[in-house]
Amino acid sequence: MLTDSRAHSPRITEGAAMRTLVALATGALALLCASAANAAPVPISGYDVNLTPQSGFGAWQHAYNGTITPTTRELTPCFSGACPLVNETNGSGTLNDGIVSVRTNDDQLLKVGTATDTSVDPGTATAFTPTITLRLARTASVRSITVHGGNIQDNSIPGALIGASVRIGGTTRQLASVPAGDPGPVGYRFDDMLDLQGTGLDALPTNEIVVSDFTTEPTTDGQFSAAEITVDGSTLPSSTQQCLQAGWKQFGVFKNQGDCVSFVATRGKNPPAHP
Ligand SMILES: [Ca+2]
Repeated sequence: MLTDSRAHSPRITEGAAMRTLVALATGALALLCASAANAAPVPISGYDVNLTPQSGFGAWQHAYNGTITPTTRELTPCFSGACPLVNETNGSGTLNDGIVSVRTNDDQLLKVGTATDTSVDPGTATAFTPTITLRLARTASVRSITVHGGNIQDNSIPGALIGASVRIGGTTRQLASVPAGDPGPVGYRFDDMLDLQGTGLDALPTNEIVVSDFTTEPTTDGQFSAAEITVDGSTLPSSTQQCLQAGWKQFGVFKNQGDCVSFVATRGKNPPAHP
């Protein structure tokens, strides 16, 4: 074997190159796995929706178990007879029940458009947008938020979202959404992902996300649907013990153990260095 190897030194080089390639590929795979393992679903424990048409608007139905408060605003023009806007607060329902509906029930029909304020001037319609506040079950750095429009094969509204603002703490970014999920009947996909990576929002540990300022495809008159909202991110430690013995590495956002301990000790005021 030694003689063969010496006699065919180019093959040794090839073999070494191949081993290098395998090592590089394995390294890349390990990085991918670490990244994938790190970006896990972060459960939504509850949510608010301000300025939403009530369930029944457009014959779509959604559920909400919190407080539903009428506002003085009404969609204008009103085509469906169910145009008052309400605030849904301190509850859970259609958006976090784990079900992506295939029908217009258990799917929240929302709208961005104009509404009158009946307490001020019923004759004047002004612009409004819904605001969705998501409360996370755990503090996390958020990678992405996906609005699942509902897999309704014969309806053009699911997936009509094209953008939204995302606010974490005092920082707001207006983002174009990334089409995701299965193709719908009119060419766009049922889901829309708001990708926070690289926006700076992904470096802000939080348990609350505010999504608002929605924009939609021109074909739906400002209407869009949300059958479910999901969040992906890195859960962060709540005790310094989780930082020790290389524990800080599993969170994927700390530079070293001290960075992790500092994050916990300051309750997130010292954010992760985010390598
Ligand atoms: Ca749902």
